[in-house]
Amino acid sequence: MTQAAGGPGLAELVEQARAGRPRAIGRLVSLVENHTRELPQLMALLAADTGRARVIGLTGAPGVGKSTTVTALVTALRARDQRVAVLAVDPSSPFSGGALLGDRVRMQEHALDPGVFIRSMATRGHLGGLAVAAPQAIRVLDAAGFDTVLVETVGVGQSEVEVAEQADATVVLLAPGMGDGIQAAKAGVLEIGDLFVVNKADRDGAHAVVRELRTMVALAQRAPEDWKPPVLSASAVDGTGIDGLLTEVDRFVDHATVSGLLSRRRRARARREVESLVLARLRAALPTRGRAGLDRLADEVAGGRLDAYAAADRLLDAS
Ligand SMILES: Nc1nc2c(ncn2[C@@H]2O[C@H](COP(=O)(O)OP(=O)(O)OP(=O)(O)O)[C@@H](O)[C@H]2O)c(=O)[nH]1
Ligand SMILES: [Mg+2]
Repeated sequence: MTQAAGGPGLAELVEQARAGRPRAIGRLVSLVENHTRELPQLMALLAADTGRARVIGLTGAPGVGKSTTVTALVTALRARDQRVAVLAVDPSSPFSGGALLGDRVRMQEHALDPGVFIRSMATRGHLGGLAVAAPQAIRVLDAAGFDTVLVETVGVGQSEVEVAEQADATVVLLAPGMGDGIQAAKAGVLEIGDLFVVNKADRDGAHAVVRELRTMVALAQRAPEDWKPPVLSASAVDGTGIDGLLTEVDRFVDHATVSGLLSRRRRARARREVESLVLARLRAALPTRGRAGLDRLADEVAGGRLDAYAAADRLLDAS
């Protein structure tokens, strides 16, 4: 048992989370983050209540204004009477402390609103990594009845692509003065964005970034019936452009629902999750020691006495 002695059991926590109790929701996300041994039971308890929330991923370079945009989106969604959860995923750190503090400060205006839940989560060290941890946390929030789950991830390395894979809609943020136009092409974010937002539109150079991005989006190969990602501008600090962004997100989700894209994405997501779990289990089952263990086999391959394919066969036979 991973829960604190005397604390509520898993089924009770799930019941409380379903009723929207923030402490219970937070405890469940912690169980996911810490990769508790009870995860299989937890996921079984949640399964029937999931698939309702709309998951919107936001990614972009550090400092581009993701948290500010998220905060403004929360305000706009609350005005539409939605319950909103925010999950800030930090893929690089094993601790969620730093990110949590920064986001808490920025999102303070929502801290006391019972219709809003804000949480940071670290995923390094989680078995199966982000591909498993993020969907599990999203499922907790989904089952807790949030209409929209906003997932913020800093765009470094592979993380933005991985987070885009978890979302129903992905918003890529850029800002002037960060060499972003070129960066966008390099990092492959053009492929993952369903919507692009050039934030900090109050700053010089924003128009140029919008123009450059529109050109790049127009150049991308797509069929006439495919979604053409809009390039919007916003100034998240004062809320400019946020309603427009939400309108476009709605339009995208409608398109994705009707075209079947949304169900294809959700199926692909489930597939990756199951696959990651299987691979993690296989890896955990591989023997490292002994005559047919990975250590010994690696020595033989490195020493030229065995080829890697034969070593793989032996390892699989031994597992
Ligand atoms: N001028 C201007 N500044 C902005 C705007 N939006 C955000 N900022 C500022 O940009 C800085 C970074 O904003 P954040 O929202 O923390 O950016 P972030 O992308 O979440 O940053 P990380 O999570 O650290 O990657 C803050 O000082 C914001 O006040 C904007 O529209 N205009
Ligand atoms: Mg942030």
